[in-house]
Amino acid sequence: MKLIIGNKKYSSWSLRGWLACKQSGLSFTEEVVSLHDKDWEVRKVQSDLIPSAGKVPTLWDGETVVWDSLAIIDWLADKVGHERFWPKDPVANAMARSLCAEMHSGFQSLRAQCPMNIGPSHVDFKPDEACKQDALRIISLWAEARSRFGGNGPYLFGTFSAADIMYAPIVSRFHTYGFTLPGFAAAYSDAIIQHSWIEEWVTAAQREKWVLKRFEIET
Ligand SMILES: N[C@@H](CCC(=O)N[C@@H](CS)C(=O)NCC(=O)O)C(=O)O
Repeated sequence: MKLIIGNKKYSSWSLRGWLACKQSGLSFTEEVVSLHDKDWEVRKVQSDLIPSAGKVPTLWDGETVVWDSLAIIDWLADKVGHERFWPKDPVANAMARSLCAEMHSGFQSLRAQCPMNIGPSHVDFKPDEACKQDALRIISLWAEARSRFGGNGPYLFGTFSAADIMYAPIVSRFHTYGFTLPGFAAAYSDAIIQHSWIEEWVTAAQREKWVLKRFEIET
């Protein structure tokens, strides 16, 4: 399998696709392209990114292509077994799917105001009301997942799952932009930050030289 992703420093959807590949346990190679660089428009129409119209992550599985983080999770879960990605318990499973879908389609204010940016910290960032509401909603979803289904594990549904994959970039944003988190959410965030795959991603992100102004916050 080959996963095409964007800058590790900035591309939150790429992080999700990459974590999904890691979670599958299958071997894959990665191709990192810089979003919106000088070759971007050409790459969109002349490369393995044609099927996704230039969006990353895009996964090539042999001759088969699948793009969009949730579709990649679905594809890989079908290949390796759903229990790697989703809780077994049907009630937990329904909630995990709902959390993932809500992340995939929602939280526009938080996403727009706090672009993922691994590296500098913007702890003096002041979220507007809509952004605060997004953060509160996320924290309440985490609280419910952790209290009902966290069990003895540190992750949203106990063991690392699709829900953690979808929310890992939120953990990164909360960290970068200095959001104050209640104790349980801080503990959950620490578990994500200390996960070896996240450490691997962050190390690679910090080595990248690309600077994309549109994802940098003026200080
Ligand atoms: N809904 C898609 C979003 C993919 C997406 O928008 N990726 C961004 C990078 S984080 C991208 O490819 N941007 C380039 C562009 O829009 O041209 C997913 O879940 O994968």
